[in-house]
Amino acid sequence: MESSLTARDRVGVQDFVLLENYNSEAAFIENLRRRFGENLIYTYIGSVLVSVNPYKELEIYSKQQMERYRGVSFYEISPHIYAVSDNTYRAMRTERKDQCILISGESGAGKTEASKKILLYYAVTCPTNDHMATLGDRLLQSNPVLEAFGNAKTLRNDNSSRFGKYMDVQFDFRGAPVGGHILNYLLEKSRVVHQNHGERNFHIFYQLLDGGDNDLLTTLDLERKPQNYHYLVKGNCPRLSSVSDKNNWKVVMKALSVIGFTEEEKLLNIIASVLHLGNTQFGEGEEGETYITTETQITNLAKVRTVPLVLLGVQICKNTCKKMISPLDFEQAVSARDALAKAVYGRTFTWLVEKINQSLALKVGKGCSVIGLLDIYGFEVLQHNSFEQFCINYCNEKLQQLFIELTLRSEQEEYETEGIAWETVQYFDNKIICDLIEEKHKGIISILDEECLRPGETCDVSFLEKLEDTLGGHPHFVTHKLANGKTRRVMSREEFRLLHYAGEVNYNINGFLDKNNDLLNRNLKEVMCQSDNQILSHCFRREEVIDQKRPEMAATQFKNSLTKLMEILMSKEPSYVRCIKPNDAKQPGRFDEVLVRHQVKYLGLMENLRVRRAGFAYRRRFEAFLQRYKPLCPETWPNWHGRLADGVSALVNHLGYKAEEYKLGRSKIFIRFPKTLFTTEDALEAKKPDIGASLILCY
Ligand code: AD9
Ligand code: MG
Repeated sequence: MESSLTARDRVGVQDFVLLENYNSEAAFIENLRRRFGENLIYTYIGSVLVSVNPYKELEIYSKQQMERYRGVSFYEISPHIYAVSDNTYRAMRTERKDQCILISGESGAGKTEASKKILLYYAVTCPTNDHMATLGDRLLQSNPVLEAFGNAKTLRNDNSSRFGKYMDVQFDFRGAPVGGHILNYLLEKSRVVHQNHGERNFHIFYQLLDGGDNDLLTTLDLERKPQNYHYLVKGNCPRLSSVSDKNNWKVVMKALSVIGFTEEEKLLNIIASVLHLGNTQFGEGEEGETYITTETQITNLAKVRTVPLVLLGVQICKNTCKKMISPLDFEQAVSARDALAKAVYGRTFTWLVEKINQSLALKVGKGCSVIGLLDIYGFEVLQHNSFEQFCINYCNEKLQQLFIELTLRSEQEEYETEGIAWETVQYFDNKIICDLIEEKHKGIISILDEECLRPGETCDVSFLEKLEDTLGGHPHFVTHKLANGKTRRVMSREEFRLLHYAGEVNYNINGFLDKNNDLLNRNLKEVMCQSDNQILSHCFRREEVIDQKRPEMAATQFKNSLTKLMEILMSKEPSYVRCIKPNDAKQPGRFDEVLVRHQVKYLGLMENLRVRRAGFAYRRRFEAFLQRYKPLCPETWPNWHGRLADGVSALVNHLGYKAEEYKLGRSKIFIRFPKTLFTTEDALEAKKPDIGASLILCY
């Protein structure tokens, strides 16, 4: 028989609160590494689940496993995504309070997989409502559809979500899923027209070319080879070894049918038209005028009935501004074409989400409870960081703020309910960085908007100068000029650096103004309004052309959608899943410590552990504590018949707990040091090997 200590040494502790040295990052990472080596990818920090991507299929997601976790108390069984799913579901049912599960982590860490596992858990284990028997199916099927249109191969993840997603699942009074609603955030539209080396465009393009039958491709005037399309060759990566586009095509088409898309609504002609648009090339005339050299592409666009032929041919080389029509030069025509492709794809994606929402919409009475799932991009630090990373990292600042606020709040509440004095915790409040980004008039987003709207010559450089004028001296903002040679890393003159809670990031300002403006020439909007295609004419509304008011800029739109998201999350009881990527090679069994340490830092896990461990390492309800340890005391064994608190008192007195080691609350015992608990566990192991000390500590 292996001693519990050895088992603990081998597989670590299943809850980080039980680490002896909870302030040590090295001990934290060592615990993760040991567990990962044993295929134990899940570990708790109190109620937070930390998950390490195994990059291989583990036999832990079967239906039997789901049954194991159903209705079982969170801490009495090994950590698992199903435990979080079940616990959240039960909390919703018993406390009648809306819940949300926030999944975070960097690209490739396993967020989307986690959210799919949670959904599957509900679809399989929850009762079904007769009227809505197919709802579970539709909920599940929304995933392949959204992934086809919103995911792509990147260097970091072969199936990277290029949009943020928040999904509400609604349950009726019996606990059956009856409806759903999806909110989407900031699709990375630039991918439609450009991909970095080794990356691909959105999956759907390749799926259509590989999986569509000959008749369909003929109708859409498409050829099979992705290499023939400009928008698909930039990354030089038409095929993926890990994914079959052909098979996925079938899955997506079936999913679209299950959700209720008609043939016309399957968007294939729009996808085709984006490809044709990409192949539209321009030439330059003798007097510098631009014209289209690829008439066939324009004809194809007309054939797939998405864009009126004559109009586009005439308009794509022009710009109408304040009723003046001016010809575009070659470069302007190319960017007008790309802007159109991005707008068509981006708006179609939004339409797709709306359509899925209609299909999931609640059709029965009110009185539902909700579980929200947030699968959103993690903090990103790339070689070259631009507007997109700025938005993504801003989003992570907001989530971190919410996380700290809510974790502290719930800790404090628990201490109050239990009647135990709250000991103040020191922590870094990142509000200062959120303000730096979002404050009215003085924040980076406001300055960016102002620069976009300011008449006269504005450019990315003038934006940077404005930032320096306004924000110089801010402790979290640095540029080449402000740093004055004082920073460790050399900065270029085209960058600004933000000192995020998770680390420093340099943002290159090139393209900030354009991306924030996100403008589409007015005459192209007019062309699109006249499209025969119902979806496109829905996406490009006439009012938009007539209305002179400028729509909100991209960063402000994002900021507003985040504010709404924070309100939604604040109104719910949160649970957290923090995902970690163990290596960059996407390989099983490899645990790269440097990479993991970085993520532990920027997920704020040490901070989280400190808050959770502020006073006491471990807490347990009286009945659970008595039930487990009663064999260790003659007074409580085999059964205790008095008040639970008295039973726990008798037990800990017998075990010789010192006053500073523990406190009794109203319904729970709080133990200050893990060592106290380990000694008790070891005593139990010695006395009752059948109960097995490994059950709660080392599983
Ligand atoms: V991104 O920010 O959208 O680029 P995610 O969503 O965090 O990223 P994803 O869930 O897509 O990552 O996981 C990446 C890949 O890791 C998956 O395609 C799987 O091959 C692999 N993975 C992730 N989680 C698991 C798991 N629990 N079991 C097995 C997994 N494989
Ligand atoms: Mg994802």
